[in-house]
Amino acid sequence: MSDSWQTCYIGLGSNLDSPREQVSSALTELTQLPQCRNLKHSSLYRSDPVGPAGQPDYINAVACLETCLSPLHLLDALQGIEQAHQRVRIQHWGPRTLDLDLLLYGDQVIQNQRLTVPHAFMKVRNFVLYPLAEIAPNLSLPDGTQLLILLKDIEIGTLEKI
Ligand code: A4P
Ligand code: MG
Repeated sequence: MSDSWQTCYIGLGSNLDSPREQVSSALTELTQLPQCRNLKHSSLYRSDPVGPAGQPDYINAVACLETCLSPLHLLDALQGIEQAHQRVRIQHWGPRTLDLDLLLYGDQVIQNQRLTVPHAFMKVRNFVLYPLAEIAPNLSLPDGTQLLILLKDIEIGTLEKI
């Protein structure tokens, strides 16, 4: 356990087996994690799939919580929730019942075998940036980039709040 509470952002995505329910129940499960508190979350969004063609649309959302779990312990907890949703890893960027990405952990920059934070693609994904802006409009990334500036370069496109 690290010694202080950190504010973290988590991206949720699902495009298999009732995606809305997968994301909604994952949000509840995030509130039940040990050493985590004060969960807030965005609306749910429908998004076009990024990655292999022919997969169903996604439901995406972003959650914010405070934790005193270390980054790797938080990743373990997130992967535990994914496993509980019968997540099977078959194809990179392929369809999944539940994907939980650690987008930001305080203002830390983390690069190791298991974890890249900020999440590698968060700056270019509308289904991350728009829900994030709903719950943290004034957020800046560890490198000082303002979320509002990133949003100017990323169109909302077909992303749809539901
Ligand atoms: N890992 C490294 N950094 C992180 C992090 N910040 N958060 C490692 C979570 N995990 C992280 O992940 C593979 C490994 O990444 C993990 O074991 C962990 O140690 P994974 O979830 O098994 O694999 P993946 O999801 O197929 O790959 P990746 O690179 O995580 O893909 P993304 O970026 O999650 O993209 N289209 C729409 N519309 N909506 C989506 O949500 N998601 C994806 C997956 C593709 N297309 C999508 C969506
Ligand atoms: Mg992932």
